Amino acid sequence: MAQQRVVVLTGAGISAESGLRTFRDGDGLWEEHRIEDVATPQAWIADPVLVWRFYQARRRQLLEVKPNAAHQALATFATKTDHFTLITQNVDDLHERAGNESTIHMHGRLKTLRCEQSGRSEVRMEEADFCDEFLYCQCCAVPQRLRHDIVWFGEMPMQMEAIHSAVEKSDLFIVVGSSGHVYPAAGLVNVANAAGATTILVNLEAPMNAENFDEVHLGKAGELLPNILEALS
Ligand code: BV8
Repeated sequence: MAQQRVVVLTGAGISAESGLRTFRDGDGLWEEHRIEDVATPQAWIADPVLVWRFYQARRRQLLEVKPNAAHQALATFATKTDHFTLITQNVDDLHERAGNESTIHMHGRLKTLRCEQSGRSEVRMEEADFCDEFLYCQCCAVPQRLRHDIVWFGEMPMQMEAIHSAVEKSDLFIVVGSSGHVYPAAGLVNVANAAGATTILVNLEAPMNAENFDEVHLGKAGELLPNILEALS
């Protein structure tokens, strides 16, 4: 195990047992708001107040949730190999709070806000930062309105070079809690297969790209992942 190059990709399903709603399940986030209404640059231009308040509500929710057994199992597993890369589609900070400090957030992070002028991101998690009114940067001579540091649909995911580099060298690629609906994240399993990696999926139900995995374990991540990772250690 120690020499294996392991890459893990997580989606909203790994945070479900922490109380954060997923995007496409029954009461999924998207059902409350149409995707076009909140997670696109066009929506931010058309109705910035709606988009701002949607993400401010999700930022406030970070204060009420904590990592679950699946997050903890990944943090322990990461110590078992010298080459471990954790990539998440999630924008919450539960992996970091479980102990995976250097998590790659390919779809951005709720904890940071970004200056629309300079592009600089800063952590803004003080009580005053959860307001419904817009916040402004401290990096420009004339303070500019901040946006959430989130990758919206139609925007380029973050750190794609580092992501591809890790997956192309992986021996083991594990996906946890993702519907395989959103690209390019959902296509990474194909990169892993082409690299000759063993590909494993842990998900509540069979997702769209299930047939691309060598192994599929259906069930709750909090219940299945600790034993699966223990067996791999
Ligand atoms: C890009 C941040 C190109 C926001 C997110 C037209 C125009 C432009 C692009 C496109 C287009 N048509 C298609 C595309 C591509 C598009 C896309 O894939 N669209 C989909 C809807 C078809 N992708 C993009 O736009 C991406 N960018 O392509 O850029 C480009 C090229 C050059 C230059 C510029 C640009 C950007 C996509 C990122 C969007 N942002 N998130 C926010 O968080 O508010 S995506 C959003 O959905 C989440 O981040 C999440 O990661 C992602 C996928 O969802 P999942 O994580 O998989 O969650 P989901 O609810 O779907 O599934 C949860 C699963 O868990 C379920 O299967 C469930 O069964 C399981 N589960 C539930 N409970 C548990 C569990 N499993 C285990 N245990 C449990 N307890």
